Amino acid sequence: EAGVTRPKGYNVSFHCNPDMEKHHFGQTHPMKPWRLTLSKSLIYSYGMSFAMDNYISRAATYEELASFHATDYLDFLGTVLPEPVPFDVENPNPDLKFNLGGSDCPLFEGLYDYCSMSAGGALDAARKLCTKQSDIAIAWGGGLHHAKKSEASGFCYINDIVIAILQLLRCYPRVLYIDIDVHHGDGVEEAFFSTDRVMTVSFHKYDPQNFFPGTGALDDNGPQSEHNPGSHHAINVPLNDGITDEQYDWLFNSVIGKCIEKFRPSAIALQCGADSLAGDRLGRFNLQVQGHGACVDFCKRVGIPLILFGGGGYTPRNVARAWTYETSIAIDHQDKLKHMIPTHTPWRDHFRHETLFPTLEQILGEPRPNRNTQKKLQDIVQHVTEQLRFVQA
Ligand code: V1P
Ligand code: CA
Ligand code: ZN
Repeated sequence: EAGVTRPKGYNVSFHCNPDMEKHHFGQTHPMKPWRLTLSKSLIYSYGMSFAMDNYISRAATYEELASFHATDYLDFLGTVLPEPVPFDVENPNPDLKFNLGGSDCPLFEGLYDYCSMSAGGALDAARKLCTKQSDIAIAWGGGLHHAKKSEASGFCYINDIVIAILQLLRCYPRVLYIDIDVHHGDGVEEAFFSTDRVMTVSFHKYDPQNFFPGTGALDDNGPQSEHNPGSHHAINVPLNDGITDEQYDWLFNSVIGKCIEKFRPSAIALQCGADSLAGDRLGRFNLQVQGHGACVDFCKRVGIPLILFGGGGYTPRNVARAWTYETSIAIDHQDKLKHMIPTHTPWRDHFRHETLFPTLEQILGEPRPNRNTQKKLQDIVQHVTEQLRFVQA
């Protein structure tokens, strides 16, 4: 086009829905949808919207949600009313089912709308990759990896990731799903247990007795049978508290490098849960914004269609930092950010008490003792290598 100079690099699309961010899980609940507003205002305050295609996403339709979820579950989700607060933990409402209600997956006003908006953004992002209008599509409002076909779990009601991957599978033969949230991506793993067209890889803290959801051991590679094409296509990287950028980077490069070599994906779906950062209210790792962002950078460099989802993240200012930095990686502006101070007001209001010039890369929180030995990490890579011997693209 005459007169228009498109910046070099990738076409990036950004999908969000401001109505999603207004919902509340409850005063004491760690999931704060307004972290999305904080992230977005930080992203916009750096001027990044000028380097992306920005879309207000629509809500997913019932039929779209039903591409994965059972209709009796969706029907119940659509009609169930909020519980009186505070609810009685000793005597849960007997009319509730599908793990709805209670502390992890409370019923709040507009719940169904919130869920369909999260899925709508993820689905819009996946469609942009299918039509090749985008090379990288970002849906920070998605990433709710614990939701099952007929069950809510761990703050997740609708599995927008599964719905988006099902869309990608219409136009791409093989999708590699990677999950860097501190929790195990159990819902996505289970959804694709029986297909060899999706490989799932989750990095997470693993301590079955004490850390949610308790699944994702190294040797959990899905139901193993010669009749199941999906055997060996679930990879788990269980970790201890305090893992550092340096270790994570080495592990991510080794594990994902090998998965790509063997599986030869045609698209990558990356869940960027920010609760793996140091200082997270629920997480236990020591990752910095750079280490977390290095995973996005690695996936971008593979050079195939990439969808980025949000996920967990319970220290909102750190979530905003990480997803802002990762948006800048997508548009290839990460080096420019170092010389910029954002101007937008919400950023100032939220961050002014921290430091004189808050930077993206300095996150809140004291480091935890690192309980991951180099031997443990080597054993993980060894096990993954052995699993991948069974995988043939
Ligand atoms: O530990 C549990 C359940 C409750 N117990 C019976 C076991 N739940 C966790 C759920 C964490 C969900 C993480 C979601 C994600 O992966 C994706 C969005 O990040 C939990 C925790 C915790 N510390 O692990 N729930 C809560 N804390 C919680 C705290 C206060 C109010 C409500 C829930
Ligand atoms: Ca994970
Ligand atoms: Zn999480």
